[in-house]
Amino acid sequence: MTNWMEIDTYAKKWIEEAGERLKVSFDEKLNIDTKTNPNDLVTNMDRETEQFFMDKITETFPNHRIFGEEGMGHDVKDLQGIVWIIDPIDGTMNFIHQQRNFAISIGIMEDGKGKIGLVYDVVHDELYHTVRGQGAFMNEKKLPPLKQGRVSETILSLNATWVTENRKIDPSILGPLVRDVRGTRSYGSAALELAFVAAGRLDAYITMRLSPWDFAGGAILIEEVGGEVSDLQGNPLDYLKGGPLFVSKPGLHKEIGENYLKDL
Ligand code: 2AM
Ligand code: CA
Ligand code: CA
Ligand code: CA
Repeated sequence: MTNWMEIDTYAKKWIEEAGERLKVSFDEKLNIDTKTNPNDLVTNMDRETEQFFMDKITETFPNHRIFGEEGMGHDVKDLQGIVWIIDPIDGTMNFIHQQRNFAISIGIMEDGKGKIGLVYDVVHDELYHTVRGQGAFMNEKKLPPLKQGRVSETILSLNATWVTENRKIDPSILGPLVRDVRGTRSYGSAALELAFVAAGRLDAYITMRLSPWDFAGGAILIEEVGGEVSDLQGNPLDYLKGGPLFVSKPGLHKEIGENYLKDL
């Protein structure tokens, strides 16, 4: 039998240690490289943090696998067994430019099902965490179940990219939704935006392009408080390939799906 409480205890300890290292790094010189384009940034701390988790996990749980953004983990092609899906720094651009608004995200899956979710807002020292079935917490505070949402009262998190000319969605689809909601926000860290939906600080978050490590931790949190998690058509997320994502309070999937996304 898998001891999830033991895994959770280690995961929390390691994520806090990794966060401390990131804070210390603010006073050191960062090494910044680009990946797929000049705005796709990665630092030595992204790689070092992922390597830190890789070392801790393989030493303590040698039969678990690690699926991480920076490739320090295993070559994961399926989700059999226990897999830690890790984003060592989600919001690297914010980490570099702002020294805030970034997070460490971890989702721990068993045979493709989310069991533990952790999103650590390092600078605010706010750890959002859940073990499936045991409630979700922000630090020690239990997050209440999400209440029904309505478009007219919604704070929607959305990157402005998706309402301008782009390769993923016609800007005329999300424009009317942006017009009808109470307000929009954009934080630049998908993991934080998911944690904020789980905590009721945001009512919905829509994005056209995420990787599994961006959403694995946060999606489990939202499910645990009764929120809705899917792609834009209402299909389950793909934890190997990633893709578009739509998360919200209960009720908003139906209202937004029927009134704004039906022509997708
Ligand atoms: P990152 O900082 O870990 O790269 C920014 O809007 C959000 O999108 C961040 O969560 C960022 O994660 C993620 N992101 C940036 N580039 C991406 C890409 N090419 N594909 C998927 N997600 C990306
Ligand atoms: Ca990245
Ligand atoms: Ca990310
Ligand atoms: Ca990252």
